[in-house]
Amino acid sequence: MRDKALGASDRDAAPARIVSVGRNSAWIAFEGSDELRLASFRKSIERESIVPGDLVMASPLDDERYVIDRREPRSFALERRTAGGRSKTMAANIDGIAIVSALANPPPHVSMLDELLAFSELHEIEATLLFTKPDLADPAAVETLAGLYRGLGYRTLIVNPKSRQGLDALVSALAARRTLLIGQSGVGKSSLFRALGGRADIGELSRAGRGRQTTSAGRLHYLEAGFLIDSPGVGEFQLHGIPAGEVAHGFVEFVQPGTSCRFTDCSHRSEPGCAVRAAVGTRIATSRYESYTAILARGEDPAPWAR
Ligand SMILES: Nc1nc2c(ncn2[C@@H]2O[C@H](COP(=O)(O)OP(=O)(O)O)[C@@H](O)[C@H]2O)c(=O)[nH]1
Ligand SMILES: [Mg+2]
Ligand SMILES: [Zn+2]
Repeated sequence: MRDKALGASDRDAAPARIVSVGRNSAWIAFEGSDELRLASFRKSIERESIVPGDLVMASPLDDERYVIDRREPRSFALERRTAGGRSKTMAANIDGIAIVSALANPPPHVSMLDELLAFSELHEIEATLLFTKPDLADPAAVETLAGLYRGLGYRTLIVNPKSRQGLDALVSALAARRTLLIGQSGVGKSSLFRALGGRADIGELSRAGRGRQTTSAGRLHYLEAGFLIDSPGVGEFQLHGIPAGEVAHGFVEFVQPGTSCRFTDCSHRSEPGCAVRAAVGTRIATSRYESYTAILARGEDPAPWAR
């Protein structure tokens, strides 16, 4: 028997996935269906607290409209810090990120890529690297960059949504996973999303006068036993709430067996007998070490870390 305290709407409520969020409403898909429905928010719900990937309970309002009653607890949510120092949730209930970097136009933002990889290690979510625009880059440089990350054990694909290079491998890599596409603006995230069948037009709530689609909205596409979320470009991505002493654990090659610094709490910067620094330029790529020190340098500013 249902709890008497539940309102009428609760009795008709069913679980639905958030596909995209507009200003006053959202596109949702009830579990087991990929048909999109337009839903508004109950007053008790903060619109900012709902993101693509969220599971909500929604009930019918009238023939065409639904209302989101509440959000279900999340298994994981990816939060990033905005330039203004605020925290912004990008996607919920994902189990992996696909880090998209263009090989050219714009050139790879290697430190952001490394920071995202560190994030995935520290949060134990799976990372896949997608390098786009191989047609605009020097093939030797492509192999060097891809080779570095493959050597670290990351699944690394070279993809081109226009020529469809690498797309079959990408589909297999994403199967049965809940993945967020993340990367700078202009690297090709939305092109990949569309190439895999994602609808780019689903944020367009404005025609109905019920909200407005902005480029700040992410959107979700169902895949075989999983989903893919396209997100707006992130100018920067910064690790959030990770103690400085743990950042090194985000760099897999720093903690390989055999790496033994003289001091167990070595920060791998200026301590004598540092095995990590001794390996930079040989076993550890200089670019990776530079990414690491850049994160630590920022971490020394107490404001962003003490939140
Ligand atoms: N030459 C080339 N252009 C690409 C490739 N992938 C995406 N683009 C182009 O890059 C631009 C930005 O792509 P978009 O998907 O909007 O990037 P997003 O901002 O990351 O979503 C578009 O003009 C795409 O057509 C690629 O592999 N090769
Ligand atoms: Mg885009
Ligand atoms: Zn060290």
